[in-house]
Amino acid sequence: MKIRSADRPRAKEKEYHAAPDTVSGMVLRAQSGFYWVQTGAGMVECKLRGRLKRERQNTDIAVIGDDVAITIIDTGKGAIEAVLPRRSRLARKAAGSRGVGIEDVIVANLNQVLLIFACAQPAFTPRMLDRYLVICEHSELAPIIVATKVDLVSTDEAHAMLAPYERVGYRVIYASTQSGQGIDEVRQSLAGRISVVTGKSGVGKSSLLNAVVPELNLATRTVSAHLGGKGRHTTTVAELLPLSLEGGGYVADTPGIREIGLWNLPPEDLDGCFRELRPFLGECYYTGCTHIHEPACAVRAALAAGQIDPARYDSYVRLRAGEQ
Ligand SMILES: Nc1nc2c(ncn2[C@@H]2O[C@H](COP(=O)(O)OP(=O)(O)O)[C@@H](O)[C@H]2O)c(=O)[nH]1
Ligand SMILES: [Mg+2]
Ligand SMILES: [Zn+2]
Repeated sequence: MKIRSADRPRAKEKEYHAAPDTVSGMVLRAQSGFYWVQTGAGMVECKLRGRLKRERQNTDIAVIGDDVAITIIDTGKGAIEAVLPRRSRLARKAAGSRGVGIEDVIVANLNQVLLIFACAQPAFTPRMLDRYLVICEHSELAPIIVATKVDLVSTDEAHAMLAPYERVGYRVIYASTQSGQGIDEVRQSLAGRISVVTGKSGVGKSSLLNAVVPELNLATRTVSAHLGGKGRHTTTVAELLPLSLEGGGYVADTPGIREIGLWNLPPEDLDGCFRELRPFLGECYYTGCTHIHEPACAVRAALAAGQIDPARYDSYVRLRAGEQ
């Protein structure tokens, strides 16, 4: 019985997808029960079939980035009949109705996450970058670090800040909307992909995207407005913006993935989310070693030998202790 009921929605999705009266598309915007779906024949404003709401209860029914099959009801109006299986997701925990944690998906089917950090104004925050990287590693999402406002510091300073990340294999793009440095590189990395751009307010996300694709014409805020804003985020609707680049591409400019937290990350999996610790895992004397106080710990030996960056190790220890 269980197997059959689990199979049913999947069979239906296939059936609907193949049905001659459905059109396939991707959700670019979702707000108050309405979904803007981009299809080969233009944008269609859709509602959800009631049946879908009953079938999918442990996850969001449809979110931006979802591939969907829709039926056209009227000119520019339609109904989402099926949501295809997600290839990837950026999700956070939401309180379920019966106290069960349910998945609150922010973006589906994304290819990469651009982690935007300013070299200055606001100051570079390595601890926050480490948290974001753990989230990416755990969600199996490819991160690209973009160090913005490099014009405000010397090249040496910028490289010194990001060197620990480059050393362990993360890609870092050094960018400035003032000098134009790195803009082509960001453009190439966004072309043809679905990307989430995240980072705290004021780091230059909107300015960067405008420099990459001027047609986006995103609102940017002045530093004084930012400082006077008491840290409040302007509430914006999550939206995938089509990029007028060769090969297309979409980007969601989100204020931050800070609120995602490490909710579904078992503490014992944290070490594997730090790339540079991986070669040493399994080499410790104790199975289940936390790499904090145990004797004969391969991770701490590597730290003492200078093979692991002390600041990155410190982030590991803090996160392992439950710091959010
Ligand atoms: N010096 C310098 N300032 C920048 C750069 N990029 C953005 N800014 C400034 O940083 C502030 C915040 O930019 P904004 O794009 O609104 O940041 P967002 O909140 O992350 O979208 C604005 O005053 C921008 O002019 C840069 O590369 N260099
Ligand atoms: Mg912005
Ligand atoms: Zn250990």
